[in-house]
Amino acid sequence: MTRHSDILAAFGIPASGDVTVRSPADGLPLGRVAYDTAESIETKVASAQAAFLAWREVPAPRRGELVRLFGEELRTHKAALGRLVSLESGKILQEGLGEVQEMIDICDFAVGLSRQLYGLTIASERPGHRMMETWHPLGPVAIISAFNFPVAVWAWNAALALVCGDPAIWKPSEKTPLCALATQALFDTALARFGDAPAGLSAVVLGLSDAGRTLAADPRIPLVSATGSTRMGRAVGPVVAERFGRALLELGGNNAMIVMPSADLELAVRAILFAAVGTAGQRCTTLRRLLVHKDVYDALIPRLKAAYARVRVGHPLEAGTLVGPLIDAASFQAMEAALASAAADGGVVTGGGQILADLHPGAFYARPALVEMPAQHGVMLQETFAPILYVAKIGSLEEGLTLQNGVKQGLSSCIFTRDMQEAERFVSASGSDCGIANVNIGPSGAEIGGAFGGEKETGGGRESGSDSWKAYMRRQTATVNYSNALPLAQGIQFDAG
Ligand code: UN1
Repeated sequence: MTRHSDILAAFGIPASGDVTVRSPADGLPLGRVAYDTAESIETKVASAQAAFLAWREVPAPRRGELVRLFGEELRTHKAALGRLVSLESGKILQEGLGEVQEMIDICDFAVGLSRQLYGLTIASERPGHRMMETWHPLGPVAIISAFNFPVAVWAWNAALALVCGDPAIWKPSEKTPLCALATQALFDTALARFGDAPAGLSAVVLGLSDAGRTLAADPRIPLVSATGSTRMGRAVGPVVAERFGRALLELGGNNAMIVMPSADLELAVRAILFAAVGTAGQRCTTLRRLLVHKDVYDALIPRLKAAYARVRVGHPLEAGTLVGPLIDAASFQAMEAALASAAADGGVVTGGGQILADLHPGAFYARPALVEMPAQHGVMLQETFAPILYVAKIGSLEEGLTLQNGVKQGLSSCIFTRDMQEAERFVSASGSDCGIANVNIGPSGAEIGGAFGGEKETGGGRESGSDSWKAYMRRQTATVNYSNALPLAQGIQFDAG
């Protein structure tokens, strides 16, 4: 525990509590935390509710100033926070730093947005009337986030929520509580510099799924934004719906790439590698299904296997590592089970299996696996959060689209082609059915400027860029009569005489 205590101390995180947090990189203790109780959650929600009443009155551009200051803190502490992300989630340092950059980017976006929460003026059918649509602050927002993006996903939500006038209550994954505490510490510094923000504007709730359920059930929280597995979404969604709350769900993906004959195979191999083995296959946007046209199958697959053989798996902080550990033993077992199931279904497996166990006995490093499948079926239809890439042959774009859309998830997708008709077809109404559709780019690594999320079992929510901010606000249609008459809509006459 002392090994990394410097990092925790730098963020002012006390090394106390009865829950030990271990690094997936070596299985060694990283810190200790205490879980919230029903009483402490109640206090935090009540305080967020009180903060809302004050914060909604603060002009949005001033709210943006707080997010701007927070972005400055993130810039100053990018290296330290990126390192903590890497140690606690197991992603390589480059990706840990990238995640903090994603936070900085969304802060910048939110600061600009704080002056652009535009409503509409609508032509009224009645003389002497003005009709307008205004976006008002909504209330405290609960943010439930997953281990694989332990800070960025919270920032997507929190930066928008704050400029929209909403306090944020964060329930991070129980696997990455230290990242949440460190982020909250940076936010507290920004708050102190800001000066007059209400207390309770941002709170962290630590605990297991019951803590998330408590927040989901609380009618004082009008919006619950939950990012994670479809299983988690099934638990949270109905609880929020029960009380007519709003749920913004960003759940599992089973993302595909279609490779057509005209594709630049060199680019495709690089994109496949980053998307399939990056973050050890633990992104919701990870590439899981590769659908290759039969004309280029034999040219692409051997190159891909050669690239896989060169991928360095190792400690996430070590220079040169491209793939870090899986988050825990259960993840590794799920990977093994999926590979066994694929093999039983006729899949030919290259790679897989635990490595580096002698060096890091308490950690779970796996060799990324490629599985050549005779058809798209069985375990290939599921999301296994591990570096497994299923490969299948297609005979046409139509077949590729049918396979790609033939899963329950609908998050991200891509095509590699230099044929304009194929590219346009892919992003058309009858092309990819996913929330994200890319051409000559892998399915992962989205920029914050776009709306992020997907369809079907991915949950339908959109976070981050574009007009996702509207989910964090309450829409009001207001009509003002500045005439001396009372004309009714639809020309209705209603006069007592
Ligand atoms: C996630 O895995 O939950 O597009 C989010 C990406 C990242 C976000 C992934 N910007 O891969």
